[in-house]
Amino acid sequence: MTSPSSNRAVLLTPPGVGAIGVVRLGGPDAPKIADACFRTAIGSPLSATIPGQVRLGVIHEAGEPFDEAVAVVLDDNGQKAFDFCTHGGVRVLERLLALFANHCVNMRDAHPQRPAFPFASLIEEEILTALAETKSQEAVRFLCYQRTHLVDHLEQLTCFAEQDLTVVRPFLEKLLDNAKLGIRLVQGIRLTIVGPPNSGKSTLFNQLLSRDAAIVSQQAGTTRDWVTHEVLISGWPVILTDTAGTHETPDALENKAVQAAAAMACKADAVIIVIDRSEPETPSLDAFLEFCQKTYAYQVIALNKTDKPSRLALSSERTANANVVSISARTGTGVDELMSAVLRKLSSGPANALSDSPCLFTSRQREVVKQLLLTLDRGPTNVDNLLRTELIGPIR
Ligand SMILES: Nc1nc2c(ncn2[C@@H]2O[C@H](COP(=O)(O)OP(=O)(O)OP(=O)(O)O)[C@@H](O)[C@H]2O)c(=O)[nH]1
Ligand SMILES: [Mg+2]
Repeated sequence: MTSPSSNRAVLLTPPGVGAIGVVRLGGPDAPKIADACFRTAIGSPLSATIPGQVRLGVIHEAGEPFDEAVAVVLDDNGQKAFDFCTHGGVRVLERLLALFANHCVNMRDAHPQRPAFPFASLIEEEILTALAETKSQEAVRFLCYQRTHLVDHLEQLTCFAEQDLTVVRPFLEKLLDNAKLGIRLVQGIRLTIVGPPNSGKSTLFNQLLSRDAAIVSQQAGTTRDWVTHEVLISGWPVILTDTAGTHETPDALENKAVQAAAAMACKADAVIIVIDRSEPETPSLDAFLEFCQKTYAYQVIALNKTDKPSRLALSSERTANANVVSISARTGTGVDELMSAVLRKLSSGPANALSDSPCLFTSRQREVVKQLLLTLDRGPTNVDNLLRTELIGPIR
């Protein structure tokens, strides 16, 4: 009788976001398990396929299909083994591994104790990790550029620092200046939509995502909890949050939602304030705008519902220091202009313009450079060593 532990499944691809995941199944019962879990498109059992051949098919669990996959049949010292190439989503792979575990297959770690990117310094590892995760072409171009130029630049800086500390400061200051943009390009711009109930926040949110991700209705107070989704806008990853309408309310639950909206807006790089211009202004709208002016660093006012007659006349005091753009979230009119206004302010240029100079792109890197500048302020120091150990980081 076969010992259950002699059958094994190994995840060959690194865990995380990837288009394809590969799981290898081997052991004495592998052909039987492969037939139980995989139906080939041509109908013949996978176990009857000769090694070296590839079969398209569907993975089944308890008779139900759950992913289309390509199975590669291998010769494992005279026994048949199988590579199942499935979609790479974490849940799909977890489910496939659990399915094999149900067939008494032993799970193996393909890369025990190995770092994800062997022989890479800490900063190179950050570049490679970000490359694997980003969904923006511009960020890929930026990271590929940084992979050679940022690392070279820091190495050169280390050599300068060994000889003359004074030349290092302007370079570090420039890196610190640009870090914000690199972080936004790689990690995303955090953009929060706020406004009174029923002003059209969720409609704008859906318009920007090009799908119905949030519920829209005529009823005020539709959105309770905040909802976040990521979207690419002109190459910039944008982490977009829709929030509950801000209003005075005795209801404790509603109040929590209003407070959560304000908290999300405080954390954002920019806030879009959506106002219904087809309604006349009220004292509470005025108070809300005043609060926004005092609280948020950067805001754009979107005067919504331009497809209806306007009944709103905001005082210039309330629109001072804010970009004001008229839109119809329902039809999409003016929404491109609104986003251009936001991006102009936050990015100071197109996303691909960042790919021609060394630039930091994580909060860790930015903090290290801040600390290095403080260290320099305190007098002569071994910045070269700190650059090597703290910013570039050790090779793993
Ligand atoms: N005519 C017109 N109606 C709009 C527009 N944008 C939103 N609406 C309507 O306004 C109503 C409220 O829209 P929502 O997007 O749910 O508003 P909200 O600000 O998210 O509302 P709460 O979640 O309740 O705070 C819905 O009936 C929308 O169809 C627009 O540009 N034009
Ligand atoms: Mg809403």
